[in-house]
Amino acid sequence: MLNKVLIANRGEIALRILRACRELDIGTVAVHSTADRELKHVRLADESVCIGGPRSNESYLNIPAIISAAELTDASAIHPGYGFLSENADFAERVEHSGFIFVGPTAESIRMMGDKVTAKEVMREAKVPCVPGSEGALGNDPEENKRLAAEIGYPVIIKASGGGGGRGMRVVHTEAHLAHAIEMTQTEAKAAFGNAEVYMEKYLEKPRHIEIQVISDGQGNAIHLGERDCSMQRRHQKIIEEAPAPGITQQQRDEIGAVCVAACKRMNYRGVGTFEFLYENGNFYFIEMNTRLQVEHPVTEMITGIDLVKEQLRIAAGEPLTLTQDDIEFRGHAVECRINAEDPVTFVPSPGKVTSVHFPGGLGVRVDSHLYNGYVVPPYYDSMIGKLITHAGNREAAIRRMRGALEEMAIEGIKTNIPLQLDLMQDQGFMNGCVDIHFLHKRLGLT
Ligand code: MV4
Repeated sequence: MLNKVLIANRGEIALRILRACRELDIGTVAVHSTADRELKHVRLADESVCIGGPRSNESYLNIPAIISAAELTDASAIHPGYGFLSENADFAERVEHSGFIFVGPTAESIRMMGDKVTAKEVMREAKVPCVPGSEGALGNDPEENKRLAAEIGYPVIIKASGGGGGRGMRVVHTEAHLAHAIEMTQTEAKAAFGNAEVYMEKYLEKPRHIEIQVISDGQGNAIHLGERDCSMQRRHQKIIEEAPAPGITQQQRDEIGAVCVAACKRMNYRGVGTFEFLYENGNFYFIEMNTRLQVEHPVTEMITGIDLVKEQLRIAAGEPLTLTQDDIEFRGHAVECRINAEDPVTFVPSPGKVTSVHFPGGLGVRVDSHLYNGYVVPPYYDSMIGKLITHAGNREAAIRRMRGALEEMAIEGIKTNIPLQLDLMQDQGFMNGCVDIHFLHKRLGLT
């Protein structure tokens, strides 16, 4: 096993990683900004190092400072968590060149999946079903692009190869707007990602967002842990996730899961990963692959009983996967509500001192949060302050359990989105299941 892991993240996920390390008897190093001295995992870690100022650029994105901290504490591995440097191929490369283990995929895999044109090419070759669209990047012949769009059928969407997660894309409804949209997306992509490459897809109007969790050891063994439905989102920020996805049959799960597993084996993928699909009219369409642990990993853990972070650490230590696909059983239903420090109506962030916090509990209730009485939520980072996860025998029971848990949860001193989450847990549309990615936008009374 690994000897000592440096946790290159903050908040709830840093605590989550620390807990997994403890179970595996791995030493822990917390690195933190000057604004984060009082984080719960910093107190619990075996050692801690301050790596810079409150701004992420000065600390959690400061590659030399993080690598220096690993050298100073003689860590054996670095876990990037999610966000920050977790999908930065240059970081993974520099970690390994400095003699540390990167808890995640190879830099090559991260780079390949980070380039969306390449990722789609790889997936198409691996027989993963993709959204119909251009084969590779668009050229600069307007007539050829018009011909392609007409063949795909309007509306189409132009996406930046360097984008992802909703950055750098434009929907085009008619031929008259095509050339301009392509040029604009290229110009913006060049400025934002240093890569002007764009590609074209059929625009799906009412898809759900369903993703497949995989674990692959880079030694020829790979499994999938089923799917999550993450359609409940606002401006590309997910707010509720669940597993399994309502309405997906065991046969569909087996089929799409097997395709993802085959793709992992073809790529010799190492680590946990997520294949993102749009799901419409019974069909899966690949859009992107995330090469990191995801915020919503707990819903998968709850229905499979598998600790994804411990699996990451074992793979990083070079152990082959001992789980086989036949070991994976799906039990019941899990729902996750992200708890954000923000106004539940305006979504304006609400940092400040948490004067009192009471977490819910009981059978099938899980709280992944770093909050404690007196903690001050700093204004510099993402507003997510925790996740509430419930697990029960079926979807309706999991939602009921979530309602009770949300009612029981009390956070004072700052505003949170708990009232919005409670509202959604009683929304007929949500309760029916199968909402699409535009549900929340409409529900909030926009357009
Ligand atoms: C799409 C799409 C419709 N059709 N691609 C947004 C984030 C990025 N991962 C891909 N995204 C989309 N790609 C085609 N061909 C609609 C979206 C989309 C979306 C996808 C998943 C979750 C939330 C979303 C919100 C708006 C748009």
